[in-house]
Amino acid sequence: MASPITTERIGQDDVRRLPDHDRDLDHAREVVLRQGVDPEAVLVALGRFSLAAPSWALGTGGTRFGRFAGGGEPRCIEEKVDDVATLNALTGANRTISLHVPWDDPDDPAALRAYVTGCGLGFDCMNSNTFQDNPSTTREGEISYKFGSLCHTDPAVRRAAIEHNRHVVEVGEKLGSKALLVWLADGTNHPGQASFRRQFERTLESLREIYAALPEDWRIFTEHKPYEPAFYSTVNADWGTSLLLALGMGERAACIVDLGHHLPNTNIEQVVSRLAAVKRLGGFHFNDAKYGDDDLTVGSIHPYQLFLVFSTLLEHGDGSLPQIAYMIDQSNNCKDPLEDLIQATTNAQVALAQALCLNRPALEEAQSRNDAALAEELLHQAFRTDVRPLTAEARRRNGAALDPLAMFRAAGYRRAMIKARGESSTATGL
Ligand code: PSV
Ligand code: MN
Repeated sequence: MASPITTERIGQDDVRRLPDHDRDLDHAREVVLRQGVDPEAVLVALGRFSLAAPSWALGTGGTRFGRFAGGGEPRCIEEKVDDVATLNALTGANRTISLHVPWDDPDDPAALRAYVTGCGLGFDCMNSNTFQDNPSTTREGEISYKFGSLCHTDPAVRRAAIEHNRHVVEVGEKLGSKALLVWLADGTNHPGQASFRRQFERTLESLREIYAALPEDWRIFTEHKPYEPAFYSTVNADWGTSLLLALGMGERAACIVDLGHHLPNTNIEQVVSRLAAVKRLGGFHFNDAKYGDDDLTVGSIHPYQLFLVFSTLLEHGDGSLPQIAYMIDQSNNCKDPLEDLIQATTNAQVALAQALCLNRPALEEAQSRNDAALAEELLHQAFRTDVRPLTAEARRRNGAALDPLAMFRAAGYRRAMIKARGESSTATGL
């Protein structure tokens, strides 16, 4: 079904907003210049930035207490791609999609690749799911991941999990992806349930086998998480373990930082710095969290932390963003799923723009003189810059919307999808 959101429609909507936008932009440029930063460089960097959309977040999420879908959700992978194409038309910054297999296991990967290319999109990392029993990965109930997958005591379960990962890579190759992301639910709920030592050894051995079978131009990413669904211990619990697993595999292995996968008060930007320093930062799963792995909208709870994460990345990239995987990993129960992804993307653009507005030479100078007050002042100056006209301008230059959320609503996208897909369609995912 044709999207009611077209480039022409976006252009028409933007025309109405241009006079105000131009005035705001002129002012923002002046402010940024005064802070010693070139606004044009900020705009160029913003224009290049892109966040992969997760195929599993295009439907309404839920908890064990229920799920309240709003209707019009995508019924197949192609409809998910249609949603991402609309998202990208609005933001200009979601140029890839990340698939989770078997939630999204294409019957004909070559045809799907052609469809995605036709929508002006590409594929980011492939995600393998060995945390749920599913007929296609657990041999019609012959084996179960109840007590783990790559770490399992039973070699037959480990074999099935390894084979599933290899299957995901094979599908990914046909789609044009270049990386496999492995998040494991493996862990324990009770002290003594399993040996930490043996679980780690078996996981590493399994991962090495997956690594050995990777195509030469592929990378593999490990994603740590301290708890959930395992509540006493997880095998890949923290960035130290994740790094050990990556180091144990080889040069093409690196670590993903999911912003919701840290114990309370962890200094995430420092974790990012450490992994980047040893060239093992593979990328991000962006989201936000109040308590645990809440999968809330990027930048909605801790915007300053997000700004510091981007500032850290710019430090490691000498002023540019390192070329790693930037992905969204959210699950939202209340909002329209696309509105949530629009906000995630525009919030990330804002945090990046703020970080780009940091006068880095001045900060380095203050740091070298141990001037803590001035260093912090410079951070605040950048963080408090109203960069929204800059992010809007970067979107406009990419042919996207000055105000993506307003445009999404005005065009009646979801209404049109409810009509086309039905009131009770639900998408695969968590
Ligand atoms: C686990 O909580 C996780 O962050 C992993 O990245 C999974 O692939 C994803 O969420 C599933 O929603
Ligand atoms: Mn994640």
